[in-house]
Amino acid sequence: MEAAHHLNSAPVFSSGTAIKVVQGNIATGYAAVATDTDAVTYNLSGGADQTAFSIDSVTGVLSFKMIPDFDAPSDINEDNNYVVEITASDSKGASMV
Ligand SMILES: [Ca+2]
Ligand SMILES: [Ca+2]
Repeated sequence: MEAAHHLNSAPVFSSGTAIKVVQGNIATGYAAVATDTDAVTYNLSGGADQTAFSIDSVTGVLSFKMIPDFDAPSDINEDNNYVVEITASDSKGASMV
């Protein structure tokens, strides 16, 4: 079992975990980056505000579904801080949040 575990390591995130977004822009300016020797796919896996976002499973680019209005926050607790959790998975099923 130990040997099998080492055959495939999970993707490792190299992108940051916090971003600032310019008002009135649907792009977050954030792209998840995880490195692995296998092909990596990205998915939204949690976070209070995950429904406000979409992610490109191939590129990891995170986008708002609607342009955020900082004067009328649409995140869950209305503090303009959006919480989203991204999982990177490799083609062998290992994943890292
Ligand atoms: Ca791997
Ligand atoms: Ca919030």
